[in-house]
Amino acid sequence: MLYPYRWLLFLGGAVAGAACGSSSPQAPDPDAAVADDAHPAPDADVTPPAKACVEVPQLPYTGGEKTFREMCVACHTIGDGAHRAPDLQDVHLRRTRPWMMQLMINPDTWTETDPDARALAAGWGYVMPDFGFDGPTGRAVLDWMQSVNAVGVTPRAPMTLSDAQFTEAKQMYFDRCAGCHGTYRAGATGPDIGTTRARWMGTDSIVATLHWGTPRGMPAWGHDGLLDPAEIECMAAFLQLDPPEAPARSLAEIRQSWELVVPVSERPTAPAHARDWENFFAVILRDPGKVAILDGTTKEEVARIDVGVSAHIVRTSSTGRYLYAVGRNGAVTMIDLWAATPQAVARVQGCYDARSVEGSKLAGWEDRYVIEGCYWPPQYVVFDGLTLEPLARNDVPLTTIDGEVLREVRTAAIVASPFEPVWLLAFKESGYVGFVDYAQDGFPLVTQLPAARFLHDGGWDHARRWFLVAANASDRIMVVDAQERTIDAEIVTGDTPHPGRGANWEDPVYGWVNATTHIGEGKLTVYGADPIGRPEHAWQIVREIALPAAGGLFLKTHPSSPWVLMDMPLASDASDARQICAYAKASGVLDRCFTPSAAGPAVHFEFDRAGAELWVSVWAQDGEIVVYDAVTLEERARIGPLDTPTGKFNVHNSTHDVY
Ligand code: DHE
Repeated sequence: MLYPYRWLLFLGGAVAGAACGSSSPQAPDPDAAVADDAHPAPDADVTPPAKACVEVPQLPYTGGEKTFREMCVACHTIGDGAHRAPDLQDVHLRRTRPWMMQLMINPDTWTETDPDARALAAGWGYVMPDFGFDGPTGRAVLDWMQSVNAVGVTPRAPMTLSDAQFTEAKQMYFDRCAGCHGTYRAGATGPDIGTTRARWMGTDSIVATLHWGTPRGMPAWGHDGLLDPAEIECMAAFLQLDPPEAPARSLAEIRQSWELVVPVSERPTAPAHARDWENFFAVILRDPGKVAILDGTTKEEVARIDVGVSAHIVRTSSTGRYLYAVGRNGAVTMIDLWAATPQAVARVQGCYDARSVEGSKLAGWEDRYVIEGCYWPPQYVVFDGLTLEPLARNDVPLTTIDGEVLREVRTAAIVASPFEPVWLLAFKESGYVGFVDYAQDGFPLVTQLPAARFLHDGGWDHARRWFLVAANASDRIMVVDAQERTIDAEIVTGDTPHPGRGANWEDPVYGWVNATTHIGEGKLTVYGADPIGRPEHAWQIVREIALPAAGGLFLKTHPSSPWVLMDMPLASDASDARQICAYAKASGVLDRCFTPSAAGPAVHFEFDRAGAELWVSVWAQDGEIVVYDAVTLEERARIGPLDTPTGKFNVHNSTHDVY
């Protein structure tokens, strides 16, 4: 059977696929914790003795009812209101049976040929999934639907979870779901799946959703083999219970996790090797929770270092000498690139769940402090920049820009201002951009600018004055003037923008521009980004380029390259997810798309220091990095095998915000 979700993007007629989420293509290994036990996973002390979610209920459903409950109910209700697709009550009065049969059996061709089917798909934004139905199956579903038309679908009670099953489901939720839906399930990158909505959806709908994924980006956990049927049943029950209280993490607890591996006095005062360390690449090996340090000149791997569960990103210190890596379990690891062999010199765990870390970068404050933004608890933590000694832990305000008080506000992207001793923090759920002053005692949050809800990722404009941050579930990029501390504009770019740190280049017509691709649609949106030199185009969309698929996460360029590169690793179609596209800066057109490897999705780009080479990751357990000539795009090398390589951070480019 085909993977069912295919979207039809009617603007420009391109076919697009989309997905969203934190899943790696392979199941993350829950045991892949950092080597030392100073950084435990949230519930490492209550590990269940054996797998508890092993029961798959024997359900009495047969024929059309079985098909409807296993597949259709992920999107449709009968009399309970529109969900992800129309409420099917009385559908037999609105549509003829041959019309419905066509839609069920040949959704793609019927949507292309029939005006009503096309209008329906246009209204919902995607085509009815192709489940491979044949005539008898389709007829059985329609007969059963008509038989329950007046009463609807009888809800199926969730299973009763034992303590061990509850604990297992809680950990599963944390590992798989919390990144997009939030610890308390209120939604952000993914929708609200709190108790009220989960109970409204009901057991069958949740099970079907977990199995098949959704057209708006939810991974197909069951279909892709990442959760088995028993785990899905446990999760469906867990979601219909109130979320358990998540633990706080005090400064004392953070201090207990601090480990100074190499004191400053024992570190070299000059590089202890002859390699060009400013051309090193830190490569995230996501599932094993490691960072590989690759020599960008020789392509040799010079070190591999444990950095925390499901390693996420690396940032460099202002001098570039140190790397700060953050794992999803909140572990921060400081790596010294001057050591004879690069090594971890300090570790700490400020949060239970985190995605971002950044150093102090203002002149005079270089390498003094490091901040970690937490996903959970709602706090940020400041450490000494040379030792990671914890210095302060501060709560993040829980009131949104609309005045709502939440239980959970996560810190997403963080950048260090070049104007003042402050960090800018994107507070996801609340929609504020916070300014944390590292020149003041206690590192207080001194300013909160109301931006837009669901802030996520972003980077600087070419002049490093405006922080361009995506409010991805609000479909916009917010323009933050770091110098004046103002929100200068909002750019409605498309469905779920996800720029990474974005890309800056000079357009032949519009001057300096910045851009984003999108998770929810196959589109590159380019907007003017030079309010001083070209104010007439500033923060206005100047180009929209159709891409072959949605599911875009990152784009990148370099001043020496004529290209802007884009990935689409969350595209629902596997072949789309494996390709990358190159946009030509000079002509303003999409020049080509190609597939680095059939082994897995292509994700994230980085250039070497000179901008002569382009590196792209093949995200698979037997993955690799494919190296291209940054001008001709001819392949130059393959580095691997590497276990789930994702982000890559060239020391020079990361230190100087070259993107
Ligand atoms: Fe990321 C950046 C959060 C999933 C790879 N990711 C970011 C940032 C945030 C974020 C807030 C910006 C940090 C900053 O600039 O300070 N990421 C999240 C999530 O919440 C999400 C959606 C779900 C989750 O549970 O984690 C998520 N991210 C992923 C992935 O699945 C990716 C592709 C691979 C992985 O880590 O498993 C992934 N995220 C990255 C990378 C960056 C990033 C490579 C840095 C891009 C850059 O060039 O700076």
